[in-house]
Amino acid sequence: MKLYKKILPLAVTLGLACSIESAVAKPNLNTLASYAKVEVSDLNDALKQAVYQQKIIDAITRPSEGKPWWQYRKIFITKSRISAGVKFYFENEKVLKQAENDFGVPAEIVCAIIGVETFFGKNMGTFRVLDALYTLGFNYPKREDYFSKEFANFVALKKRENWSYDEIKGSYAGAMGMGQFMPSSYLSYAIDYNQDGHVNLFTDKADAIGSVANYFKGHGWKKGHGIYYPCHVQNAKNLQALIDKKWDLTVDELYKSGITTKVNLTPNQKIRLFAFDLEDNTIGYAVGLNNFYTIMRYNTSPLYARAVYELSEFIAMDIDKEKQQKGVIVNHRSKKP
Ligand SMILES: [Ca+2]
Repeated sequence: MKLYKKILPLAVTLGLACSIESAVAKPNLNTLASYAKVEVSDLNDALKQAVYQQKIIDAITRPSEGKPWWQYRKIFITKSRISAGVKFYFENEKVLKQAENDFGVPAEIVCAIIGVETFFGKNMGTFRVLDALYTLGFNYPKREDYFSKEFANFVALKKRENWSYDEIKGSYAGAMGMGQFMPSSYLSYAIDYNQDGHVNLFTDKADAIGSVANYFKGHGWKKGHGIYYPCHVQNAKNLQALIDKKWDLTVDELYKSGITTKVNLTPNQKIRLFAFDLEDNTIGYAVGLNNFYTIMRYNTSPLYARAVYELSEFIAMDIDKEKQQKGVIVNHRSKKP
């Protein structure tokens, strides 16, 4: 462990009368242990097995590319991802419908999340989660608070699920399974949806589906409500000021400023106005409603939320087409705007 090696000689030189643990106990292990309801010895055991990985620091500090929407879109809205989504739907239709019923989250939204996160379980990450959370929680001061807590949550989760640290792999940030849950979300929102006694988001599709839907419900998803609507801003006043209001904007304010939407949105609700860079150098404006906000609770990027929404719409369209070809009557999906 790199940090131990670095700090120990300094502590010795200064003649500090403290143990190695307390010299490097930053973040404080006692605090972390009581936060995650584990023993300090559990944390120490995890620290002993954790390996610092420079690649993880490199990944998190890589300057964010800040892609414009039209470039970002090309990564996620592809024919192969849409058709894999349709396949995933038909393979798991029963459980997706069950989740729609239980949590109010449409099947295509759950499919789109799993599609954007891991291409339906194909790319769940190759880093040991223990190493990822140790590297970021104990060697990356900028995000130490967040990642050291996730480290402790992971220790608690490993204990609960009776895992070995070696078997659990994830993203460089320690996100796990088909829906890429961080340990805190895994502890709070992941569920054993097929009731086999294990919460397994890695290979248990039912658990992954139920858990994503449960996360959405827990983060305010409203059944049957609208998500996202493009709008027309010609002759609009104070466009930037409206964008800057973020989620403090209301439909009434939007319409008063001269912006229009094709579908009339229910007044008084909070919305957010977004500007997306398009390929022809113009800007596309759109509003997100409460359910768009919920997608942003999964990942805070508006680009991410729009990609999930669009992918879900394409998947839904192709599901309907395939059903119609099979002679199934498809109900129109109406959403409350
Ligand atoms: Ca299960």
